[in-house]
Amino acid sequence: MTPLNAETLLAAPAANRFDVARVREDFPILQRLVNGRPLVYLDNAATSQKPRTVIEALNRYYSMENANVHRGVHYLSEQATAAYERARRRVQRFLHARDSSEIIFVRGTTEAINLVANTYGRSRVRPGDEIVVSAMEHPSYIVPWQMLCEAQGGRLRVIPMNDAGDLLLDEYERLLNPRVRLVAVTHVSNALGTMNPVKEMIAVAHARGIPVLLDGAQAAPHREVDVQALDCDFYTFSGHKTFGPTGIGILYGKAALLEEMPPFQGGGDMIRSVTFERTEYAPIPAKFEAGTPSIADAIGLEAAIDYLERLDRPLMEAHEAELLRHATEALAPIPGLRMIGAAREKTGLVSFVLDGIHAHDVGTIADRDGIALRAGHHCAQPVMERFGVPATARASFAFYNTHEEIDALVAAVHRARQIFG
Ligand code: 7TS
Repeated sequence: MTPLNAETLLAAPAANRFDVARVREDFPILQRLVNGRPLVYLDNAATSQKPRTVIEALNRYYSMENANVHRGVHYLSEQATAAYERARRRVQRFLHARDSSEIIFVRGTTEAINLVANTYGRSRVRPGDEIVVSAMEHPSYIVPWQMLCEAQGGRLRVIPMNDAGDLLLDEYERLLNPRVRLVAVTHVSNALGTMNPVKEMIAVAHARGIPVLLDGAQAAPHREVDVQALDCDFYTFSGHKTFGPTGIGILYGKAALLEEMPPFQGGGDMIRSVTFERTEYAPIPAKFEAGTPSIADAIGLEAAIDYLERLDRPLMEAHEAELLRHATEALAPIPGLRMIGAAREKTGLVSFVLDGIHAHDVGTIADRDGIALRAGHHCAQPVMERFGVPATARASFAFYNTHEEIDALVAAVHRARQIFG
């Protein structure tokens, strides 16, 4: 059998290949050295790198356009407001939402989920009611629902998964009883890479009148998302994992739901009129955006989406799938290595453990070679418990990763075995 490495994988004709060398030039950080070696950045699930156009959009905004939004009558404030609202319409098109008022700017996925738990959740969940989550949720997902259930006397129910990391859909259906107020599941798991069959899951929930919130933090950077085709009721993602700035994220919600939800935080910009007796709230989306928003970061996110959408998406997805195949096939035969997560459909992410070697040691050896991996429980302790491991090493890919970088990862794992094994 021909060994799977960069050389064999790159034998395909160039016209059908994603031009990785070209896109890498757009990311200044990918040109730097770490520990004297070219950076190999394989921690994209934690945060992604930023193309020059995003960095320049932030720079241009602060250099030339900075002003507060929605309040000034002066030139710069009007410009900043127009740019901020243009960014909202950009996100609307990115998610294929029906209307830009359904796009709420928040700090990130965590804040989006807390917003829904504290508004929709607190107004709907009564003692004995249930929220259904999955066994592969990120804590930013579990904790707000737990806090909600504690406050309201509700109950958290968990969809189990099998050893491959696929959710058990029969069990899911059994959980959907009349007490369930919301299904809240991740679109893609950050620990396993599992892409859940969310469209099917939404249809099943809707047949029983139950709304669904999807955590898209790990999906939006890799797949086209169409909230209308999915028919989800809420969708969230983080700008910083989608090649944009930190401090900005999105909550999409169907207008009818957002309109009837109480506000999250009180403050400027979310009111129509206020007296000491009574406040009348502004219409959506302003109702959920109290105070000065992350204006520059919204504009940076617009630049990130522009960048992402200029790429050839089918070739990009095929490239990421090839990286995943390469990493899986090259790592799996290593003696003592156990892959965690082999779902039917995965994004570019591999989690693994090595017999007798702690994941942190793998991470440290890799780091010496300039390779950035995640080692630990990836903010997914329940997932680690499910697979009976304290921690894994995780490599998560983006479209700018190369097959040579996968070879470097495989070499680092061999070295860790020699040193610690
Ligand atoms: N949901 C999922 C599925 C995630 O992977 C993360 C972050 C979050 C929510 C939280 O996003 P934030 O932008 O609000 O922080 N996941 C990871 C990770 O896998 N490694 O570091 C952070």
